[in-house]
Amino acid sequence: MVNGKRAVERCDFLGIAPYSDTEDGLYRGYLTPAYAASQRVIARWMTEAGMTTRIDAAGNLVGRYEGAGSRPALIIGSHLDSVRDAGRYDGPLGIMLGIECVAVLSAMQERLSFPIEIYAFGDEEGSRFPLAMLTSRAVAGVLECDIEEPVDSAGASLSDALASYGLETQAPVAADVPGLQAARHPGALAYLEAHIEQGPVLESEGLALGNVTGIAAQRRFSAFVSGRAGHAGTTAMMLRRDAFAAAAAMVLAAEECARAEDADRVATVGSIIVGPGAANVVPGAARFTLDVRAATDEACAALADAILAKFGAIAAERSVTLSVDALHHLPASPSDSRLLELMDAAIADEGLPARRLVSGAGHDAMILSALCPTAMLFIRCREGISHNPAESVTAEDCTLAGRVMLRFIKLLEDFHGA
Ligand code: HGY
Ligand code: MN
Ligand code: MN
Repeated sequence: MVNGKRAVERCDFLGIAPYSDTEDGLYRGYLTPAYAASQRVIARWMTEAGMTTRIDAAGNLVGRYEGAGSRPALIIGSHLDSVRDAGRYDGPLGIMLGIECVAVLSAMQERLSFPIEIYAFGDEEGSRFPLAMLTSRAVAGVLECDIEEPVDSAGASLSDALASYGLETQAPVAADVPGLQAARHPGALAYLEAHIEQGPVLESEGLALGNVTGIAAQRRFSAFVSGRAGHAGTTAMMLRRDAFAAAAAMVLAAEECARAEDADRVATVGSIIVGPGAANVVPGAARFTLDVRAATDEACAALADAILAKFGAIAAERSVTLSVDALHHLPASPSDSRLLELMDAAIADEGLPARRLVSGAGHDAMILSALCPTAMLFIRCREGISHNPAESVTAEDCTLAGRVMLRFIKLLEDFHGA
């Protein structure tokens, strides 16, 4: 019997130090001490559930439950890293429910015609290095070789972090990209990710679970506005080239552009740094991030273009200079149509309505779709709150999700012929 309560309790257990890098609240960065401590505990839970475990070249923890046939593995996974001041279930819940499914199969000594691999992906959020989905890209074999050597806020480089984690950086594919590519998966049957909805739809319709039809496209940028620092007391307003005021106008322009569009198009400025950052100095520099999402690539590109055009006009108007770097572009990723049907059937077999919905949030599944067919199962979360310590799920909904996942696994077995 899937133990949803234990899955939730395990996420709670991992929600505090030493499994968080911060004393209060939850932040777990990729390859940090909290990440290592969490891997040790989860590896034990995986072993108890009948799996062998390993750390791959990208630092992902992988649990493996052998199959009885020669088919490629079914990968079940989600991410172990978190945003700052995070909720406890965004990521880990999908890992814990995968472990629960294997624990049931192992307890029944049931072997499938394919092995099951549980991946605890190390970097989905991009909260330590300015690159999201780093480790699932390595597994899917789509990590660009020409990425700059990313550096975290403390100045540690990705290579340093991998090396100090004891991950020999195999013959680098390129000078600045350690052997992350060695984590590339040889080929999988399918990828299944259970994840909290991080939105209000399921709760508003009184539903516990949802079948994800696809994941929205996202483009992320870093914008740098350069003006002229000046004395707050002597610089006349008309003569200022205030970088922060210009950035503030850009932030509101981004919001206005997105609001003018359909509800599925969103734009967010989530972080801003202002320099020199003194009360009596007119800011001379401002750097901020822009995150643009939409259900289709076309809509996402059109909204991003419109916002960046507004930024350019504001920069000209305020005599500041603007430079924009693209951080990442994740195309919209539809779930596999056959797996969607299997998931509908698995949900219906549990006597539940098969509610299909799009994911506005990004997930490793959008990367794994380069490797194999993907499916996602959404779990209701209270008021749709996420990326927030108030994130909350019920044990009952998690038990239901685990039961549906097991049914999905069995249907996948039948689909491919035992
Ligand atoms: O940004 C996202 O959508 C995901 O939480 N990383
Ligand atoms: Mn997530
Ligand atoms: Mn997240």
